[in-house]
Amino acid sequence: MSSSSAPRIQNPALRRKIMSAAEAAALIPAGATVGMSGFTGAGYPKQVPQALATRIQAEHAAGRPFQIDLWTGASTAPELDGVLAQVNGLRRRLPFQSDPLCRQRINAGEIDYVDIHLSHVAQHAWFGFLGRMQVAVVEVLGILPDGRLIPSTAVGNNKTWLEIADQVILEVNALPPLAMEGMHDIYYGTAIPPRRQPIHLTQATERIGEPYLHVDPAKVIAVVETCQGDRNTAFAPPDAVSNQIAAHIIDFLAHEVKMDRLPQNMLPLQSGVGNVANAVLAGLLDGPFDHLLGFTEVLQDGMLELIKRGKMTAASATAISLSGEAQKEFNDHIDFYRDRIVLRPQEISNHPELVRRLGVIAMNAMIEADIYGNINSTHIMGTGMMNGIGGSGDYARNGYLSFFVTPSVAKGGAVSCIVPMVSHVDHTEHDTQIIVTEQGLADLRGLSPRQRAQVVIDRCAHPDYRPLLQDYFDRARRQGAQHTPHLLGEALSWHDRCLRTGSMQP
Ligand code: 0RQ
Repeated sequence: MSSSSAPRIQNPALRRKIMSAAEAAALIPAGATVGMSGFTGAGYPKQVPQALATRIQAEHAAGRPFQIDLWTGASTAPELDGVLAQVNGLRRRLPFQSDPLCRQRINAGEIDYVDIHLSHVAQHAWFGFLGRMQVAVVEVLGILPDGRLIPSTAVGNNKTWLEIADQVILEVNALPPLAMEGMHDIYYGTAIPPRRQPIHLTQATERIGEPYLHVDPAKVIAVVETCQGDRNTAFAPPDAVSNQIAAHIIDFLAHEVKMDRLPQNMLPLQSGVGNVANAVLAGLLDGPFDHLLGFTEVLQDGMLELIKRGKMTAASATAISLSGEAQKEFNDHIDFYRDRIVLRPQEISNHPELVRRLGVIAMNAMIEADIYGNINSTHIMGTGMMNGIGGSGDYARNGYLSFFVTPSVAKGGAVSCIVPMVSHVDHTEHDTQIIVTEQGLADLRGLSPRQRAQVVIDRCAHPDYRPLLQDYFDRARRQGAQHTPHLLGEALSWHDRCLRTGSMQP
């Protein structure tokens, strides 16, 4: 607890509710559905989840069952998903995670994981599809005298959690700069059908809401002071494979500009998470495009650097998730970035209506693609959950251009990321326009399945696997007339062989 955070809580009634994290965690009932803030390692509560984990451990030691259902914006950090998974405190988890311990319990069948498009979460909660939320635990940067809340480094689903939860616990974090005040744009105009109205956002970084979150003070049962940074995951420097993928994408975009299918400054960019996505953005630093705009969900180092270097004019996101070094750059130049970054609720940052209207260029990583363009973003070998679909589907289906990228092989070459039939489908062939590996780029627009298969094999498959895939496709076609030629038994045994022998090679 930091006394320097005291001025951040300016509302007298809410000041009277200040207590320790342990006291606040004691107010969460066993079996509750708890909505927490947090989106890709940013803006998650830092103390209450850990205190809750300690409490759960004690309850379990005393032979009393204690688990919660946990909803967030997206993935969080070891201090939230990690500690709660470790003490077996999670019964149901949604809509996205990337924590190793949480993943282990999901795949052991111990957590019911509900993997949902990130733009769907708030509306499904409002529709009543997910059940009732008893408690929300939300990190904010300050409380104004009138009780309005300054949002943190991620907005995520906080607006919705504060509205629908029966009771609210606020964590007021004194570490992020208070000068972030004003960079958020919280839109309160959403409604559920049949009262839903168009969302009047016509430019990526336009403001349509207000800078603060609202909460009914009567619902606030605790206020906890913290002073702790986000997880600040570092990025690996782009490797040769990522650089090749980035180069293919940039060549392609330049070609689209030349063909008059994209304006010179392109259209707003969405970039998924991870090292490859970061490398693509790094590639744009030296690319021929200027005055870029971002319309994405997570703003990572690559996009911050584009803004810093003046290549990108401004960006819209729901979270800022930076490495330690980039976080320092952001904090040190907060006045510069506050004018160039807008943070919104994820139902707006990922909204299909807006993604389609703005003509977003979507770039997301995947686990594997099949020769027809179906994409697996979530499952290892068809059954093991990796992270979740996240926002990839929100952007992929509705974007102006939709890229899926991956190295052509995984596990040191034992696995081909181009396969005859994906072992799990997240994005169908109808949502995929362009597949990119370090080998090359397959532009699938306007192609029939048989045309797509040949382009994907020729351009994207690793040379070690190209003959196998070609042989599969040739034999499937020879089998007789088919719209989408497959040898079903063989397609399904492709991954099985790998599970048995450790390699997709025969
Ligand atoms: O396993 O960690 O055990 O080595 O999968 O692969 O290559 O490190 O890739 O970190 O870029 O993640 C799709 C998972 C890619 C991510 C995915 C194994 C590989 C490694 C990770 P190890 P890499 P990345 C915006 C958009 C869905 C959500 C999304 C993701 C591990 O991008 O979660 O797009 N996407 N959101 O070895 C077996 C294969 C494999 C494989 C990779 N074909 N078979 N294992 N791996 N390919 C953000 C949000 O929505 C919040």
